[in-house]
Amino acid sequence: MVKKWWKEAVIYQIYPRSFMDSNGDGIGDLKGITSRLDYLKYLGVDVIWLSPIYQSPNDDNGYDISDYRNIMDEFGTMEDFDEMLEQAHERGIRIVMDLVVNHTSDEHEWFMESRKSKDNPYRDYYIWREGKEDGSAPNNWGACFGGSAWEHDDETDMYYLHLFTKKQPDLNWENPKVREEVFDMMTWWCDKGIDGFRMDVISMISKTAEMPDGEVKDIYGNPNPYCINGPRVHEYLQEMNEKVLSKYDIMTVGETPAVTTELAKQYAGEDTHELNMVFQFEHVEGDGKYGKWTDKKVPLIQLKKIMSKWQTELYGKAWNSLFWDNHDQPRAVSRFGDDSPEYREVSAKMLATCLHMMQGSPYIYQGEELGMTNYPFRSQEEFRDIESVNAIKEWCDSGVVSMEDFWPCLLKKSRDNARTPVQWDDTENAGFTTGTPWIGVNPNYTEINAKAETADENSVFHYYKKLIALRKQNPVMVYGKYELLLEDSEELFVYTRTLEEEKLLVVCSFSDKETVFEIPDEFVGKACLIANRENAYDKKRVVLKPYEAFVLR
Ligand code: TEU
Ligand code: CA
Repeated sequence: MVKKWWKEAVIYQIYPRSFMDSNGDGIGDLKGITSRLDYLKYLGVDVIWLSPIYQSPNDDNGYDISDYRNIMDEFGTMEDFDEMLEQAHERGIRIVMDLVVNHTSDEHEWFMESRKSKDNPYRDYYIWREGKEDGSAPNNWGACFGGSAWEHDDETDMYYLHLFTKKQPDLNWENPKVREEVFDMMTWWCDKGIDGFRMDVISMISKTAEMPDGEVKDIYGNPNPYCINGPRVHEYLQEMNEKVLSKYDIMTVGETPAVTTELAKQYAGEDTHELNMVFQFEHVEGDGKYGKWTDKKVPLIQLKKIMSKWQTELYGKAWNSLFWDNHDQPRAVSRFGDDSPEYREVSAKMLATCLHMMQGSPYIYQGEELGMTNYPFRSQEEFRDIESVNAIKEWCDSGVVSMEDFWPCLLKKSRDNARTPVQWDDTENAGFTTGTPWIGVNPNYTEINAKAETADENSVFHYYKKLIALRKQNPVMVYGKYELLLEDSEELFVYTRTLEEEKLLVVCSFSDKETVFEIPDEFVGKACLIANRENAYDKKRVVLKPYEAFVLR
């Protein structure tokens, strides 16, 4: 397998709005990030993935960009950016930018021009269609955050496509001018010295020309087969690779909803000249009751099956990202572990072990290294995310589900769970801001915070630090072949990694009870690389404590 720095890297995702506020306005910013680079250096991460920091009206917290070459006022200035980049590089940390080019903001200059008239030079930068004869939308597609995917525009009496909110019109990638604009902008950032791109919903940039009605699921038709992994997506990415990516030593990761392992081999194949790796969602999806909404946990057997499929099918052919959570997902320990006071720390460490020992580039979402938990929302008014706000309208206000039934789903799955401020210390507002935070701070910051955890060698933080360091010393963690054991166990996630003479056994208990495990003969008496509990692994039969995890070599 070809060795690459980005295969060996550990990536830390920053959601700038909630990371660190430097000026007391309650909103995280670039100076705040710069002030915490030493913390990240101490943790040992190689790369920062920065969620969008560009000029934006913030309908979707920066994923609606109105100017790709300027910094959002609330986050600071271009000088602040340059300073942050320089300071990061001085510490050996690379910076990967979020690239959101499936859509722009409706306040982007291109769109403001585009909507003016049918013959405006920017008209074809976006996807415009006539309504049906009765004046209704061109087709039945629903948008990801509720409502129709089409918005009627009075100016020209036509509809534009928006797969997300109506303030996020989709760019028309069929138009070569759009592609040139995007590639120019990317080149501009690369020349500034950034280290790569995380490409937002990049699997959605190509739409089938005919745009037929989708199969109706709830209220709207599902656009999925016609706008995800569309007919020209690989052509566009190869063009992007040729014109931009191949000219720099950068890391590229495609956020690819609905990608299959087969398609991943094309998007992120060893020699397909598209992207370095995919970021796929199969293990955090498909558990929904109302669309994505549910309050149930995925059974371990199903989780193992999905994750193992990605491990084996991509081996030697393509590269994957490893993650339990990000800014769109609930907190890992609350979702896959156990966030009760008794088991929070140990289950957070277990999850970290399980993920970091797999093949792929591990992503740590801000606060995950502290074992931060979901937020105890008390009322609807506490939600900030447009997805949650719209979901309440679409599912409850319309009468499809009662608020009583929907509330537990919101608690479990709202994206706001991940967006509460990073808990730095036990002072007011967790040390995130001296002002009023834009979103609630989790009240458990008095217990769970970076200051306490960096001072405690047994903390979740130090466990992550150790895992990151182990990765640097053990190529088998990066390049080894994966094999699942005990596939039918409902409590244990057990696998091996093998690279030539090196072999690891990874054992993780997802159970809150004791479990008996028999160590395979070849590992009896072998050295323990890392463990989250006190136990002896030198005999065959081990009684595992709740959420125990260990690795033998
Ligand atoms: O997310 C794309 C995506 O697939 C989401 O619809 C995801 O499934 C959803 O958030 C789960 O609840 C990306 C960004 O990560 C997200 O923050 C943006 O809102 C979205 O694109 C639009 O840019
Ligand atoms: Ca601020």
